[in-house]
Amino acid sequence: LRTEASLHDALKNNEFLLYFQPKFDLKTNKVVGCEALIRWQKDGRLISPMSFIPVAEETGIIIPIGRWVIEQSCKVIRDWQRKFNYEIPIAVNVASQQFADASLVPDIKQLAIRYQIRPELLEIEITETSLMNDVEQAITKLAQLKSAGFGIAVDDFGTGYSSLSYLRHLPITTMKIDRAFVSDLPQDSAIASTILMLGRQLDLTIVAEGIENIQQLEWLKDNQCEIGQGFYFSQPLPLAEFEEKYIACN
Ligand code: G
Ligand code: G
Ligand code: MN
Ligand code: NA
Repeated sequence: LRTEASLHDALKNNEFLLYFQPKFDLKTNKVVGCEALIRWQKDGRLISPMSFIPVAEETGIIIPIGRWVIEQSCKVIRDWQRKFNYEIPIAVNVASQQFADASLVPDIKQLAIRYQIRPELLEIEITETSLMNDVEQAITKLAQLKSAGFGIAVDDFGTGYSSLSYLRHLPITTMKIDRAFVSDLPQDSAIASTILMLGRQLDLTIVAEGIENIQQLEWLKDNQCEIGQGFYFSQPLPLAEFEEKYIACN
């Protein structure tokens, strides 16, 4: 039952876990970061965030769940430093309501201090649509996060309706091309080209998400997309498997 009470119990009983999907530098093929993606381990089954994040958002329990995701990610960054003397940034998805919550910025800063991690190693992914809910608020919060050193990526870029004039004023570091536009490649490349051009103009790092085949990858490389993520490289993996494949070998 995906109710607020069951999500509350899930938090209390430690039933959430994070999977990690690597992001690759498309020039060097090196792993340059990863995205943390929540799962719910319930009665031996893994439940997708698609079936509980919407309920969590409607009921407000997304706030403690989202905070758990950020804290867990900070712990993992610290553990990689301790165990492997190695660091790559982790990106966390921040829901609209979580972004609007007044405790988000102080919470993130406090967690980074508690776990002694450099803010550059934590990246916040916020969908274009959440940012456009309240542009003035968004600018204020993003500026606080960015000046503290955290990375800020606009997720699912191209699916919202952000006006270019607003986008120019958003203190962000990265744009993630929504996978719908990557899946159109290489035949239908108008939107991906436009986003890449825009990203270059605004001096942002561009990440292509949802890369599933070599044709899409080749097009993105030919068009100077810097970073890529998708099933072509790797599915999201459980922590131990991600560590073994991408962290421990360094
Ligand atoms: O990993 P997967 O493809 O199952 O994720 C499905 C959706 O759930 C994606 O839109 C993803 O952004 C979202 N999602 C995954 N993890 C989190 C999380 O920790 N917080 C929020 N708010 N959304 C998440
Ligand atoms: O909304 P967001 O971009 O955060 O969504 C991340 C989700 O995208 C994750 O749940 C992940 O499982 C999924 N994903 C990652 N790579 C691919 C891919 O190559 N193809 C598809 N269809 N989904 C992907
Ligand atoms: Mn994301
Ligand atoms: Na996305």
